Amino acid sequence: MSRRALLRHTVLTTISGRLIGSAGVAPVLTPVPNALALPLAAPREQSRTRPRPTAAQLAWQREELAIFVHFGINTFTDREWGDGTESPALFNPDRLDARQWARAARRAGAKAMILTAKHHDGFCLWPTATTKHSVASSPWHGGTGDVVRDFVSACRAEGLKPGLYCSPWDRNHPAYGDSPRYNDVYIAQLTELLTNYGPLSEVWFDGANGEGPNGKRQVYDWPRTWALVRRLQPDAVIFSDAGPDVRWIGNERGVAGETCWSTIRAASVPYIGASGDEVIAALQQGHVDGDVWRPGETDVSIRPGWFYHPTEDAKVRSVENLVDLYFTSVGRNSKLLLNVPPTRSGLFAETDVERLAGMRTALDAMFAARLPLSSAAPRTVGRAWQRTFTLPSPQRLSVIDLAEPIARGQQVTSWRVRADRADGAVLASGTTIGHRQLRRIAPTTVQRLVVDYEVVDEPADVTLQLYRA
Ligand code: FUL
Repeated sequence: MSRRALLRHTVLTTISGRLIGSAGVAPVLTPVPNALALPLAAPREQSRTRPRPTAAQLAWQREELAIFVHFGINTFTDREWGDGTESPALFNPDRLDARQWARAARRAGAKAMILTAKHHDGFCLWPTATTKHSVASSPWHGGTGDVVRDFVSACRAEGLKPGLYCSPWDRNHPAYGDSPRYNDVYIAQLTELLTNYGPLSEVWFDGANGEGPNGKRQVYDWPRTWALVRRLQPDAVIFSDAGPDVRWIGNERGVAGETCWSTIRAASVPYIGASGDEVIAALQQGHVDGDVWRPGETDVSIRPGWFYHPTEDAKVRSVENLVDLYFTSVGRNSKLLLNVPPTRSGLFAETDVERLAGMRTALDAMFAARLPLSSAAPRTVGRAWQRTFTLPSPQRLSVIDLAEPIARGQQVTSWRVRADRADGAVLASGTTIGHRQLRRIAPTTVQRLVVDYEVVDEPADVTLQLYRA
């Protein structure tokens, strides 16, 4: 182990030790496993290479938009968090059609969709062998239905990649709180989900953690859980606030940091469920000197709640608001995971379907108004870089779209787009770029533009697209 690696190892162990030591006051939480969270044994010759995405992380980010589907017993009780005492008899959607969800998601331009196979109430949307608290005990299809199966089939039929959320917090299972025993149950549930439904592109872990019926707080076994996903679904990315592949963006408002690095210091979010201003800042912004590639995912709901509530039918986000979310997530080097909750019938509500389509139409119209640009190769100007872009004639533009080639890592630390004319007006400026940086600007007419930028340590070939006002 190199000295640097040893140092990192020591820091993490110390942090973890302190957390475990404070178990009496703070929640008992399992530390992040070194083997998965940190490349501790990076070969010496790579020690100066900045982190880069894996093929799975790159594909994940390029999808830009995924749809989240919160559906379960809460849909029928009109709650956000069930307490686990709900009767499975309540689960009886009369028109459940996962294909309708998938069609709406595809129409929205999403490339993936993630279903809550189990939420905190413990009700399983698939006929699991681990508990009777599942669709198998419900009247839906006489107990022979499987929402997870319908979901993955619909995703595949519509060309979407399926992903699953399985809450570790389980307010129904009697073993919850009896840590080793419940961890076996959770592993068995995940094993079913990860083996019986074909390839999954993302496995989504929420850190919610409570006490079991024995009054004890459950201690999750994240190293074992992540190792299971790696073994059974090696191509899936694992999401949680502590990664290891994809991190939570730090809020549920749909807003990534204006500065947003896909790299982060792994020790800054030492375990799933870590809280505090510094943790949130790290999740929002990442770190220029981060030791792992762990891009941010921005999860937000199209309605105030994650689950469907009839009283929120008039509170569905507008098309304009959804487009704004695209700018504050995808347009800030994040990925948008937009939640659309099915109704008690088992369908996306009509309004939600319309808004999704409206968002896509608006985005497509904007991106279709792309202006043809020619450009010169980047050149150095002192320590900075500069690239000039030229339009065939003066054009009025209103949106700027920058990108850098993230397959080679993230490099740009600051940028500025200015009009190459007498007044030299700065049209937009910022810090990070990453996969994509989208900015609206006051409509302006220009023919030549200059992008000035600075990088960490390697040249980055910044590209620019412009859209007509
Ligand atoms: C949270 C959960 O508690 C919410 O119910 C929802 O599932 C959201 C996506 O994650 O932590």
